Amino acid sequence: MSNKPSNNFSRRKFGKTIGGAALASSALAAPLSAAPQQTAETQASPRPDFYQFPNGFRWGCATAAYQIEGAPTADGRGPSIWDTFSHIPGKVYQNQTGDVANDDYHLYKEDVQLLKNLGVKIYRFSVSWPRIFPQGTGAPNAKGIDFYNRLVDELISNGIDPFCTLFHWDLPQTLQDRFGGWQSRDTSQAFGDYAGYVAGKLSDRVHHFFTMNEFSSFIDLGYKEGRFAPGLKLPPAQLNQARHNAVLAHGLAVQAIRAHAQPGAKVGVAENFASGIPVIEMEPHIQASAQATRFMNAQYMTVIMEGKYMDEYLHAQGANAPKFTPEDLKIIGSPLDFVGINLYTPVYIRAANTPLGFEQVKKPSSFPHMASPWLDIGPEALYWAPRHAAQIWNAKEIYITENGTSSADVLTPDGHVYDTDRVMFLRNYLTKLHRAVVEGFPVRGYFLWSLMDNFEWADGYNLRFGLYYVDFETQKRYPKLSAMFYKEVIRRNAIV
Ligand code: PNW
Repeated sequence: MSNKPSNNFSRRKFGKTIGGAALASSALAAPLSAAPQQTAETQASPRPDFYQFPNGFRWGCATAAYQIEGAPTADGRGPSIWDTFSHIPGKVYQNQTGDVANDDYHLYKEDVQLLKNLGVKIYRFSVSWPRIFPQGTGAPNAKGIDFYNRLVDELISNGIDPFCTLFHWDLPQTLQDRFGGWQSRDTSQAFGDYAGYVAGKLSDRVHHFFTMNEFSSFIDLGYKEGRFAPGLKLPPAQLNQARHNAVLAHGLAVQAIRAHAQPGAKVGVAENFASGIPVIEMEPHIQASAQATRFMNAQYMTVIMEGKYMDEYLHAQGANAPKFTPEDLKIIGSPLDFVGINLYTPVYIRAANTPLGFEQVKKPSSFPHMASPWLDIGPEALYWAPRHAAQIWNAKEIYITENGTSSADVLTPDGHVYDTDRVMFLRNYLTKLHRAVVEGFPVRGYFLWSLMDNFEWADGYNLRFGLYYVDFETQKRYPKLSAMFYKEVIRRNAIV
């Protein structure tokens, strides 16, 4: 086989195709309609679907309630800590809020059609706790659960399997006021009750529940750095206790879901655990990366998966270690049916002569990142995270619950977004996911973050993660180039 490029795209022709018919044609319908004619050379190109995924691999998209729903007072919803926080001047980019966001509360049928157009078979949404329990505890609000009933029915009638996240950061404000939020076990108990209630209502149609989304984001950014709601900066001992209360809440929710859901409902977690990448793929670094992965996640994923805090963690925290009972650990370690991994950015590890045998390798300032400054580009993370979850923690079923990127998207006058950097990002990450799958690590599906641009927390509407561009003035959604890319990935079940 020759090393010559295997197609006949001259630069001139390529430029012509991009500027011309291929993408100007109305979008999702026929993304490949202007593909070049097959020539002897293109026909000879080796294994065009080399990155083929196994039959039954499930492609999806993810969103979260506060980021898309809007309608914060509709039908009896109570306030959440993100309503409060986003209304404090200076907390969010240009003082933007989720008051309207994507108005998905009213436009959900249209948004389900966006999913259907992509061809996704699974969708991960989150339930807004204060819609269901406006006071956090007490009497449920029937109109709140009705919304999710309508959404779930709409998804199912469009052939999309709903995956439900119970907590994606919008804690009822009353729990913050009454108990200090995650600073109290009362909030953990309340979460268990809420989770059991929702599972009881939805599990006749929803078969996968995630308890929590990203402990480190809502605890560390919310209670340590103060950049997320509720905007606290707790000292270490209180912070570790809040972390403990959050994983305890997860465990209580696992038990409550099992107690209240229909038989067959599965429970997991969606965590962006830091996943160590060996700096060079060789045995000492690989071992170090596994050990690092356990230690870096000691307060969340490791205790959840192992039912025990690592001695090294407790020792390192000393007097600031969390207070807990053996019963707590049993609850926290309740067995899970699957593990959800949110994966964005790489962490590099090398073997070292340290007590734990590893060291995190600092990235040079030249390390490339996407539009979000924290989103360094490390496709191989999407290989190592599932591998670690399977090898360290024996995860039997894995979903990538988030992966995607922000991009400085520009809408052209004729309604297109050429987000080639997002396509580049996805294509590269997916090749590493493919490696994990063909090596037999049990990844069953992939949820792209996100279906559409939305309220990106403290970054407001400034950073766009969607496959669909959203004009927040008109609420019109436009498929980006990446939407066409993803649609074709799904159609061929292969990286394209
Ligand atoms: C996740 N960081 O958040 C969340 O689950 C989503 O709600 C969010 O929109 C998405 O990723 C994109 O940011 C993160 O600073 C927020 O490292 C911040 C960080 C990571 C993830």
